[in-house]
Amino acid sequence: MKKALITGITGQDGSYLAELLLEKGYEVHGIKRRASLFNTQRIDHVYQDPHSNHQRLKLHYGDLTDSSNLTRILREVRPDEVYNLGAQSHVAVSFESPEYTADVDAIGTLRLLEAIRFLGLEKSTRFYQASTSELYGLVQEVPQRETTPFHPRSPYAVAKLYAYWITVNYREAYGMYACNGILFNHESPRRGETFVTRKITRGLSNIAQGLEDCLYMGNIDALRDWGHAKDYVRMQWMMLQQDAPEDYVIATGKQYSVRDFIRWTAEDLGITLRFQGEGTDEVGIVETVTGDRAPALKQGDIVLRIDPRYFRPAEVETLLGDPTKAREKLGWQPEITARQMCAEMVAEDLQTARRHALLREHGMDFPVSLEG
Ligand code: NDP
Ligand code: GDR
Repeated sequence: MKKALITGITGQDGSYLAELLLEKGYEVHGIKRRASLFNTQRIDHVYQDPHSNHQRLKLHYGDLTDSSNLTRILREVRPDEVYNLGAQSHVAVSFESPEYTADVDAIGTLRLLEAIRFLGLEKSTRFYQASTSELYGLVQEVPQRETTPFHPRSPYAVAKLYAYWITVNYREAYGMYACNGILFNHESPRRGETFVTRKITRGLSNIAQGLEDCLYMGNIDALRDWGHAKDYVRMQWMMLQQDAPEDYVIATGKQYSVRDFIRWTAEDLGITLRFQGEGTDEVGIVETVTGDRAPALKQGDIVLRIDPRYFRPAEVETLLGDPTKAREKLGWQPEITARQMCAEMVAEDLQTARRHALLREHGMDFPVSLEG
């Protein structure tokens, strides 16, 4: 039975990857951080009773800032494959906590690679690094491919640049099977609530059900190449099954704006939205409401405003990936379009919002977090 170790198993990608590897018959080990509240919601459905003898998903407390802990877990597990998905992954937050982001995202990757080498596992353990389209930042070429020069635009992207190169360096210096997946944005109903797509699907669903009044957004003209996390973790696994380690761009090759994503979400809630005004004075106004998905809304309601708080000190305006290498060498193709993914996210968030509205109607109030 193959063994895999996933850092960031409690995150969006970690949860889909754990599912995939369990389906493939792996023994899956994951590193989770100690938190004051439960933080395993995304993997609870695949977690088995630790008292059972057949448990194939095992969790270890740990942190990418703690080398002794990483070394101990690696020594105990001796995995065939390591997927380094753990990170402070929010670009805007990295401007607030640049040093912590560098410690986890850059040096954390080094700690893991060095622990593998220190334990003499460098010829037997394969390593996947969660690299990112944020490396391209201020884009030098359209679309972006494996050979496009990098120009990172945030402390997050700069930290990930170090992680990218240290992965390449351990491959070249020590002959490790180590590779980078340069993944463009990918989302799902499990996406963290403060990333733009989930903020929109969750926020507008809550507004449609009367749980919130208005969605406050940053730069809605930003352009992204959005795929589905389920398609992207399949590619992470494929990258570690080849004869030789290589780096790959994973993207759909299609680009939309944040504004498009807002329109799709509104459409899936039976609302048509009109954007009016310019810059920070722009608002989104309800034009029509059809069906029963937005009972709290009527024509003329303002449901979206721009809040400069969500602008970034340096923005990545546009990203568009070229996945030709992944398609030609590995036969990988995304199966879910951005539009389908948006519909899936709205369906789930609307269901939750309806449940919460029902609870509220019956006097069982609960707090809706407005922070985004
Ligand atoms: P999430 O933010 O959903 O998950 C991040 C994971 O990392 C969580 O499990 C989190 O734990 C864990 N983590 C955070 N800090 C530490 C730490 N100090 N030590 C150990 N673990 C830690 O990210 P995604 O699943 O979306 O992304 C996975 C990886 O891919 C990340 O590295 C991200 O930067 C990268 N990436 C993501 C893209 C995307 O569009 N989703 C695109 C390109 C790259 P906890 O649950 O406790 O917070
Ligand atoms: P990104 O994702 O920064 O691309 O990083 P995010 O969804 O946060 O932003 C995408 C774009 O939307 C604009 N935007 C807003 N973003 C957020 N979060 N909140 C807002 O209110 C808002 N309004 C507009 C942003 O300015 C940006 O242009 C994600 C993360 O998953 C990284 O870990 C990963 O490496 C990259 O994708 C690829």
